Amino acid sequence: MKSIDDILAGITAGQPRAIGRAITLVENQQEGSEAVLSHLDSLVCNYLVLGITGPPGAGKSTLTSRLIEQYRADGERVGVIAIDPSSPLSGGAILGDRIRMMRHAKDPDVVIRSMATRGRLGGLCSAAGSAVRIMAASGCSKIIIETVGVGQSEMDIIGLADLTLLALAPGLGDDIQAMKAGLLEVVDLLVVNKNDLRGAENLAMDLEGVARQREDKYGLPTRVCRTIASEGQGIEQLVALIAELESLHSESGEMNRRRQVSRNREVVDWGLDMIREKLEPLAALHKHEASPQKTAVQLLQKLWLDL
Ligand SMILES: Nc1nc2c(ncn2[C@@H]2O[C@H](COP(=O)(O)OP(=O)(O)O)[C@@H](O)[C@H]2O)c(=O)[nH]1
Ligand SMILES: [Mg+2]
Repeated sequence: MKSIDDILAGITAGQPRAIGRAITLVENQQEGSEAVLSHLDSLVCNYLVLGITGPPGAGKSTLTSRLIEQYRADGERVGVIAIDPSSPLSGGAILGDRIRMMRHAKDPDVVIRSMATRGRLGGLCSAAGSAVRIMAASGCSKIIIETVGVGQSEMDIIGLADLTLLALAPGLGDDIQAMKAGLLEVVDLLVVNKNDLRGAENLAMDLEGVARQREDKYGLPTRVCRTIASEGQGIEQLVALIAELESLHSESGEMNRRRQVSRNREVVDWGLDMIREKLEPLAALHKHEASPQKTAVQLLQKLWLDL
């Protein structure tokens, strides 16, 4: 096995294998992961985490691919974390994503990693948060997290982002009203992708309304943008809006506030993982005389003493 020093040196040198290795270590909570993570913070420079969410087929991966192109053209190094819902239904979509990303696969300044939501050991937030930090330490100045849908685990992941983009497209039959409550809080950029399709105009008008509502309610700048990702149209404007929001949030302190919140979330996620790891064997050994709730309290007290 490579030593931790080798892995850290590889990360700083931007070596894809070392980066992949480090993320795997952390994801599986293997030996050495703590050592890697504790050395990373000093290596991290300026970076922006952009979360991209939206229903399947809206064009998230196509947008991601275009953003990679644009940022690479500006000389930036880009990381992508694709959250894969591990559902057999989405197999096709993930294959499609791989194909779309393939052309970036040979570029040493593009780091792509997919992470599964199901069938994993630890929490997704802690793993994704660590992957962000590893990518940032390897020199990625833009890190994109692509995730499907608007469920709770997606929202937790999106909480790791500095800016959140919701991609929608006409004709997907999404009820904006239904999504609105949860999204209003987090979505900084509303993108009408597939602007070449019928219905784009109406969708854009609806989203303008959502943006105004969000600005009124939270006082947070919210932008609407139209793109045809498959043709690369509107991408420059999108990149400009991302930069505008980044600087507004830096000035207002919103950026720092969000990073603090996401850091707290990661801490809790790590903590819960650690408790689960200890609690499960204890529960298995325990004679269940009291109620499950009472037993939980007893076991937690025992854990507390052992910590
Ligand atoms: N007509 C049209 N098709 C697009 C556009 N952007 C992406 N697509 C296509 O829509 C499909 C789904 O795109 P994808 O990026 O995989 O969506 P995701 O599931 O949100 O990641 C693909 O076949 C894309 O080629 C667009 O602006 N216009
Ligand atoms: Mg996709």
